[in-house]
Amino acid sequence: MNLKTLTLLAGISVFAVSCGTSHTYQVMSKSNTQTGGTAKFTQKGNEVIMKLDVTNLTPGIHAVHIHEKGDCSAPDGTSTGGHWNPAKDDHGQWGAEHFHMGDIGNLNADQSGNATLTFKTDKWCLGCEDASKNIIGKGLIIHADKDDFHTQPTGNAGGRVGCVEIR
Ligand SMILES: [Cu+2]
Ligand SMILES: [Zn+2]
Repeated sequence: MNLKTLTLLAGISVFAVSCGTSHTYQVMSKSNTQTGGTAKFTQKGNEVIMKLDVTNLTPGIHAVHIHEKGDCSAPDGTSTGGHWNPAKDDHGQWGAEHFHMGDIGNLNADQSGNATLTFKTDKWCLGCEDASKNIIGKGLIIHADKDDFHTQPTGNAGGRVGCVEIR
């Protein structure tokens, strides 16, 4: 490899770093559970990629939403408020006719209580000017039960067992 190629490669890698912002947060346990893990958010071009690695859940299906406030201080997570819903739409399944901007869906925990989920959308941004897209300052909630995509305005997802302040 000659010097010119090396310089070019170095230039490309600097560019690759500068056009992607990444934040990783710890999942805080709520409602007397041991929920743990991480939530990683990356802005890549006009898309946000969310990677959840959650531990110590009860085996089975758990709803995941972005709620309106990035405040996990309450022991039961209710300090995050309701579902983030800038468009004032009805609760539902992501991509359906009606859904909240925070209606991510469900994740499935295995017999050991571990669950992963990768979610990608151009409807969110990390720190942009558009308040209808910006998820910085919001809260991510993992629920005790599954989202039925139907019950208003919560999906009947039960208590809040994990919480992330997206800062
Ligand atoms: Cu929720
Ligand atoms: Zn909702």
